[in-house]
Amino acid sequence: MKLVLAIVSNDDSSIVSSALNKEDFQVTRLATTGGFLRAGNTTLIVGVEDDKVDACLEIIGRECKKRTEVVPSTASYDIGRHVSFPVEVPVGGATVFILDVEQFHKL
Ligand code: 2BA
Repeated sequence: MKLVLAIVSNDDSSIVSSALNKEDFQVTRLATTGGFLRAGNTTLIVGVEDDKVDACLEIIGRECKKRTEVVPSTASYDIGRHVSFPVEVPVGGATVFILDVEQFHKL
C-alpha cells in the first residue's frame, strides 16, 4: 500500500476529491498553507493499493491541470489615476509525494 500526499490548489480540491471518491478512492483533505506564498492550499491524503497508484495520479493530474487564468490588475500612473488591465497568472497543478505504508489499520 502507498500513501499519496497531493498538495493542490483550493480551487481544485473539491473537484479532485469528488473525482477520486467516484473511482472508489478514499480521501482526507487537510487545509494547508504554502511556505513560500503563505497562501492557503489543500493537501489530499489518499491511501492506495499499489496497483491503483497510477489511476490515482491520473485523476489528480487530470483535475489539477496547470493552466493560466486572466485576472484584472491595476496600475497607478499618476496621483489618483489608475489603469486596469488583464494579466495572466499560472494556477493549478499538483505537488505529489508517494510514500510506502508500513501498516494500515481501521480500529
Ligand atoms: P509549486 O512548486 O507548484 O508548489 C505548490 C505548493 O506545494 C507550495 O506552496 C508548497 O505548499 C507545496 N510544495 C511544493 N514543493 C514542496 C516540497 N518539496 N515540500 C513540501 N511542500 C512542497 P508555496 O510554498 O506557497 O509555493 C507556491 C509556488 O511558489 C510554488 O509552486 C513555486 O512555483 C513557487 N516557489 C516556491 N518556493 C519557491 C522559492 N524558494 N523560490 C521561488 N519560487 C518558489
